[in-house]
Amino acid sequence: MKEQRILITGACGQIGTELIPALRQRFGDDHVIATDIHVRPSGISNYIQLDVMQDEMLELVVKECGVTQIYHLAAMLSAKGEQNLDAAWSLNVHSLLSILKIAHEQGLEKVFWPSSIAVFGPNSPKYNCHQNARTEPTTVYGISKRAGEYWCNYYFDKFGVDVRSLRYPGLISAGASPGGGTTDYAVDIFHQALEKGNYTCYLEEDTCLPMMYMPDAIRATLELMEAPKEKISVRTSYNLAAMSFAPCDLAARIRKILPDFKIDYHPDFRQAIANSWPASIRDTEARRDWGWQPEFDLNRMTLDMLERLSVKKCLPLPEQEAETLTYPDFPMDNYVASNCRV
Ligand code: AKB
Repeated sequence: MKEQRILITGACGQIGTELIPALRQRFGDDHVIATDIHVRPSGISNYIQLDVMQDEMLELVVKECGVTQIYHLAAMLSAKGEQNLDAAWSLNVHSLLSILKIAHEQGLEKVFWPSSIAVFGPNSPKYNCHQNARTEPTTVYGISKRAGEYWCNYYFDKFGVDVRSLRYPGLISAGASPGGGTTDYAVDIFHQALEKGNYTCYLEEDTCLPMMYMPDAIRATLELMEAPKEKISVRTSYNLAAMSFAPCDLAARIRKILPDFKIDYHPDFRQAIANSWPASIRDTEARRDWGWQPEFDLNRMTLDMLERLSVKKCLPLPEQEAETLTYPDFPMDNYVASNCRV
């Protein structure tokens, strides 16, 4: 196999922060080039400060560094996108087009690009939303992701660019925090629970959404990228699922570990975005084509998040009991908010 040189855009973001160590473990530090618009964060080696919107610079870096694969992670998420329509469209679509063009012209081996459950809309099935369900997104982020999926498919079909993609659910991680997403509450809640003992959620208590713990998301990304080419039957983007829950389910689970934790609800404009998305996703194709299996459910993820963050923040957890909580089964046909106030 040809020696790989992997370039990551948006390296300082939520996915990049955890994907880079995983890629470096596989390919070696020197073979993974981290790039982002930000000044180099301390402690990260082999880093280039790069604005992905500057295509000539991007092209030069790819050429000079002998890049063979790109993970193009730079993006603007759903909530921030609604407040910055032009910037969201440019960043999410134009930068992808530059990357695909460079990949084609320079004969790169592979490209990874993240899509999202935001490609679905109010006319998609609410439960077990399948791969080929109607996609009529109602956010600029969702529209840009759906357009991007078609561009990936186009470059594969017309030019044979081996671009692969996943429709991530809301991602939860103890590393870098997300910014500007609708599902971000599921990360913020852990920080506030540990630091303040309470959280005000911007979604209604029973708003059930598809979610995934970052270790599963990283593994899914690597497994997709390592799958033999002939196994990849979806060239837009694969549905990907692990768990679904609402804020009240997560709060109830946190309370099992931090009994005094309190939550209240003040929905804002993000509620409408969340309402337009499916509550659960069916990912048959990912399981069939490259053997996808999630490892973390709500119970395991919550415990792991609290353990990691409590170590990071030097805020020890109280003694724990082994009990687990009931929460929606996966796959789910309906959502009953059993952990809500009512
Ligand atoms: C967001 O909330 O915008 C993202 C996503 C679901 O893609 N986390």
